[in-house]
Amino acid sequence: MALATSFLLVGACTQDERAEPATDAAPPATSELMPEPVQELEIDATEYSFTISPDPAGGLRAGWTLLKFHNTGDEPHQVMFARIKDGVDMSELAAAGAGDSSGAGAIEFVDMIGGVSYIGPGQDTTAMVDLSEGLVMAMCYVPDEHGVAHALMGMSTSMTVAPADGAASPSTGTGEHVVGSIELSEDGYLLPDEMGAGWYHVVNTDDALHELSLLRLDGPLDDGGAAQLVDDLAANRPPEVALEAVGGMGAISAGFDGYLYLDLADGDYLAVDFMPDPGDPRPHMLDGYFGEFSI
Ligand SMILES: [Cu+2]
Repeated sequence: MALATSFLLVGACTQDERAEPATDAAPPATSELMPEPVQELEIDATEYSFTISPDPAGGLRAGWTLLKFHNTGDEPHQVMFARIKDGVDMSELAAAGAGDSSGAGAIEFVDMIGGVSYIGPGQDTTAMVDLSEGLVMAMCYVPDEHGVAHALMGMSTSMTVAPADGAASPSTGTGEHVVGSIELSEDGYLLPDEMGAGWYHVVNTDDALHELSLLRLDGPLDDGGAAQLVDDLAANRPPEVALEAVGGMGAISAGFDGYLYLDLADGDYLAVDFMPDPGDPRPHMLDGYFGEFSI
């Protein structure tokens, strides 16, 4: 699915379909407006690096940042943004992250501020993250076939975010409405009843780090199927059931939020959380942080 393109077209319609009466043009589901982005980044991901344009070295400002993420490689990729906490000793952080494909060792040093969960080769996805002033890392923690996180093979880059310039008012939205909210709660994912195309506000109300990784399934899972699939994913084994990674929201720390553009085809999905707790590589999905849903 070309989400970046469908975002601009407001619906994944072909030319012919757009000539039809727009009976399925869903009205805004909420009164919440999208924030106005202060900048936009195009991010191409491949083995094993990001190409970001415009070049972040040219200056990034704090504030909501529109991400248009393209997997131009041959493996699945993601981008997660981690803001280094003030006062962190960078050599200590580097030592904590070295050789740790789970990322668990480095989590205590950062606030995870979102991004996009992994998508397959040739796929695109769109999200919005709130960059905060300071040093921010963009990273991919998708494992290769040997279980080594891409970030440990060079798929990690640091960016300096300057203070907001004060020109953008938080009350000035894009005019687009949020169609629904997705809560990463202490009891798991809370999804809207309707999951039509549009922007979703993703909020972590728990006191732990979570991500929303969305996997499209061939059909509904049978009894125990979800648990088996989660076991396979956690072990980096090829799953027995066919699935397609369709993105989602990259990891966000407790109390943080982001926006995600979704245009999911009808079907069955599994939402999973690959994130661990600080210092413990066990992914949350093995402790039940996953959920099936259908569209
Ligand atoms: Cu990657």
